[in-house]
Amino acid sequence: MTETTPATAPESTTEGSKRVLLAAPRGYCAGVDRAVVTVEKALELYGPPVYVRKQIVHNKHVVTTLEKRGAIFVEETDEVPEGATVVFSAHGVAPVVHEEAKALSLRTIDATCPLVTKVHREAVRFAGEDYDILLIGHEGHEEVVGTSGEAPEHITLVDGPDDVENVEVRDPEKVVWLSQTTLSVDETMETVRRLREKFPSLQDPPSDDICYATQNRQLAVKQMAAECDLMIVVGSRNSSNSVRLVEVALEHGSRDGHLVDYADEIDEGWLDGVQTVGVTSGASVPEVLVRDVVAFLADRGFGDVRPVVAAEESLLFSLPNEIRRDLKAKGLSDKMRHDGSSLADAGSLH
Ligand code: 2E4
Ligand code: SF4
Repeated sequence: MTETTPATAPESTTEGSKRVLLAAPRGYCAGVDRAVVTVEKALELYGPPVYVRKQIVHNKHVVTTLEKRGAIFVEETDEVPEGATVVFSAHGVAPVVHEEAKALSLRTIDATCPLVTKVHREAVRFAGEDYDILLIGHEGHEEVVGTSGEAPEHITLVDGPDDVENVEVRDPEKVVWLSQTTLSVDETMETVRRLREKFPSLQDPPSDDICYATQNRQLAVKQMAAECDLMIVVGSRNSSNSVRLVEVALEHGSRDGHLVDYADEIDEGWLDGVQTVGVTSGASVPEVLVRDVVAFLADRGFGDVRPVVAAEESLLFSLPNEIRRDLKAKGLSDKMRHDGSSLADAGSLH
């Protein structure tokens, strides 16, 4: 799925000089790009308002920008007027949500990331074979709610290593684990280790559920962290993968670490005595926000910016069928998805 290249090690720096290590990959993943462009194209095709169930992705800037263009974000399907268009967020929904939408005659566009859908399918398959499924994830997170909804009687949530002692299954010989896509890789491996201690016959998922984007962003942070006096992660508080990046940075040796939505949230005090600042961003974060952080740092003497490249990414998902069909009907191409006005028109710093 991804082509992984060896990390580019940061070059040595003159003693006393200030520098920024800029992680790559960072920011938008293929699933977020697809979800954000889906809302933009729905606004273009059908005109505002376009309703979106939950935040399309967990990013304040994305949500407020789309709101200004005519998207209306709701918590539940029953807040959408009968017959209107509703987009389901990238985090996925339980089957019951599709049924609710059908009952209200809503036009639905499903922006669930295909890699989340893959986990849903795994859940359906193992439930069909009557397994007990141990779903590792964060309680209450939308993705976990959606996946659990595929087979509620077969799925037990395991919220981290310390939750393992509470887990009970019907038949310890027929147990499989699955996971949320945006977890800490290391913590999940520890949860699995403890689960396997308890249930030696525990089966692994057919392929990694923690997605390529989550893994690559954590890998880049791990490669930089020990050299950083401060790690700034751009991302929102409710963005699981962004929060994980701060944790990973601190666990791997960064002396300090903070999550910010915008550059103006950076406390100048964080920079006291700091020589090396690491910068990265979560999978739901537009590149423009990283550019603002890099500019903020440059204004304060951190103009020397060095990329730390842990992997190359080139994955791109096609837009949902409904959008592709309607673009085609209007003679528009989904290949034109990154026009100048798009939130997904990330551009690149390095
Ligand atoms: C869908 C699945 O899951 P998280 O809170 O990290 O979501 P966010 O919207 O920040 O990131 C994109 C995404 C969407 C990740 N996985
Ligand atoms: Fe999909 Fe991974 Fe991006 Fe989530 S982080 S939207 S699972 S590609």
